Parts: sequence; C-alpha cells; structure tokens
Amino acid sequence: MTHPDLFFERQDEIAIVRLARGAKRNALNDGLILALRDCFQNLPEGVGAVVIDGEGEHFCAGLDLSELKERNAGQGVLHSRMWHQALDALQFGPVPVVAALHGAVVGGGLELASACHIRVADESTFYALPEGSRGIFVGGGGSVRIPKLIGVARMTDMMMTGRVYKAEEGERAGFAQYLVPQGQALAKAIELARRIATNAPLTNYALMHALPRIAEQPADHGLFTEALMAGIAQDAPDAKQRVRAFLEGRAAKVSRD
Ligand code: 1HE
Repeated sequence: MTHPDLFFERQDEIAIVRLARGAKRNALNDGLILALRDCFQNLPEGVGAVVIDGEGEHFCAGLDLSELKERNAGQGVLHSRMWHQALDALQFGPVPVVAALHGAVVGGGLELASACHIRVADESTFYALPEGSRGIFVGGGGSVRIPKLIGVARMTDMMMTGRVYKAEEGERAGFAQYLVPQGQALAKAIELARRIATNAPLTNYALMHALPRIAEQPADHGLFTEALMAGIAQDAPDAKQRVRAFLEGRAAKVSRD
C-alpha cells in the first residue's frame, strides 16, 4: 500500500489517508487514482473508519490535466471507468470514509469528496466543476454522486457558468455536513471517524451498502430490502449486547447536548 503521493497512517482504530502531492495541488494522476483504489481494497484488519485529506493549501485540484493527452473515445471510456473503480472501492469498501476538506475541492477532487460518506469542510473550502470551461465532462462518478448532494440544477449551473461555491454556501447547498473554522477540518474528521468506529460493524456496513441502494429502489422494493437488513442487523451478537446494555442502564442515553 505504498505510493510516494499517498500517505497512510494507522491511528489505533482509524486510518488517515492523505493525498501528498501538494506541489501539484494534489492533482490526481493515473498512478494516484490506482493507489487510492489499492488502498481502499487492502485496508488492514481492525481499521473501523478512514479519514481522507490533502496536503498543503488545497484538498484536491482534480484530474491531473498534464495527463489529459489525446485519447480516443475508447481510451477515454476506459480512463473514466478506472476512476469509477477507484471511487467505488472507497464508497463501497469495508468501512466509512470521512473527508476533511480545505481550499480547492474542484473537478475530480469534488468527485472524490462526493464518494466519501461524510464531508467536513473548513472555512477556506471552495467547490467548483471547471470541467465545463475545460471543454470536458465529469468522468469520476460526479454526474451520479454530486446531484445526490446538491441536486441536478445546482450542478448544471456550476458546470455551465463556472460558479464557485464558498464554504458557507457550500454547506447550505449540501456539499458538507460540517463546517468548522479554518485549519480544524482534520481534527473534526478524526473525532467523527473515532465515533463511527465504535458503531457495530454491521450497522456501518448497512449504512454504506444498503442505504444508498434502498434510496434508488422503488418504495416497495426499498421497504422489503430495509426489512431484510433490519432483521440481519438485529440478529448480530453485537446488537443484542448493546440493547441489553441500554436496558440495564449501562449505555449512554440520547442527549441534546
Ligand atoms: C495542476 C493542476 C491540475 C494545479 N492538473 N497540474 N482541475 C482544474 O481545472 C483546476 C486547475 N487548478 C487550479 O485552478 C488551481 O491550481 C487551484 C485553484 C487548484 C490552486 O491554485 P494555486 O494558485 O494555489 O496553485 P497553482 O499555481 O495554480 O498550481 C501549482 C502547481 O500545480 C502548478 O504547477 P507548476 O509546475 O507550475 O508549479 C499547476 O500547474 C499545478 N496544478 N492544478 C495538473 N488539475 C475524472 S474526470 C475529472 C475532470 C477534472 O477534474 S477537470 C478539472 C481539473
């Protein structure tokens, strides 16, 4: 799992994955995309959640444009499919991924962020899809994932007009679930990842693998899938222990503070 531009650090029950190509604003070349795929396909046992962030002033400047050579149509399809495989490995991997965002989250960088399960942005964050002005289209799953966060109309506007969303309006639009002061995204993402890692593994699995599929199913199929998932989850020894702990007064109550 070693690549010069991808930093991996285990911190007890979580892992930090960092894009480490700051001099190129963490632009994603083919090697880095394949390294991300390999990383999420080979997470060590015992990692319960992952935080992903970027080195330097920006989270990620998107596709490495210096590699955008003359590709024919077939090569372009395969290149896009390579991105799909890598970001699917992240989204549908073994454990949840929290993105810690700052600075530019643009193009393929936004596609990467939108494949994560939770996004924490600091006040320096800005979101854009410059593909429109570069004469290309999204190819890293953005047309599927980004409208699920902000809607088709906002994404169309971003690509047609080059609109840039700053951190605060980006949070309101749905890009990020948490907005924190500048420089604090990583700390908040780590705090969330540690909390997520304490969940029953099957609950996290259901949230990653069942929930997005249920959301795409017709309602009667979705309700049936939900019932199957609920039955499987409640049967796990972990679930029984947690419910017993609550009933015996040994587990935390829900608190508004
Ligand atoms: C790059 C890239 C890149 C920076 N590919 N080399 N993405 C974009 O269209 C965004 C292009 N990048 C930018 O608009 C800016 O670089 C940033 C706003 C992200 C950052 O600005 P700044 O002033 O901090 O950095 P910089 O001086 O522009 O860039 C520093 C170096 O990184 C410079 O190289 P140097 O050798 O001259 O030092 C830049 O050329 C290089 N660099 N971004 C290659 N993207 C699956 S399809 C996805 C399709 C897309 O993602 S399209 C959108 C591509």
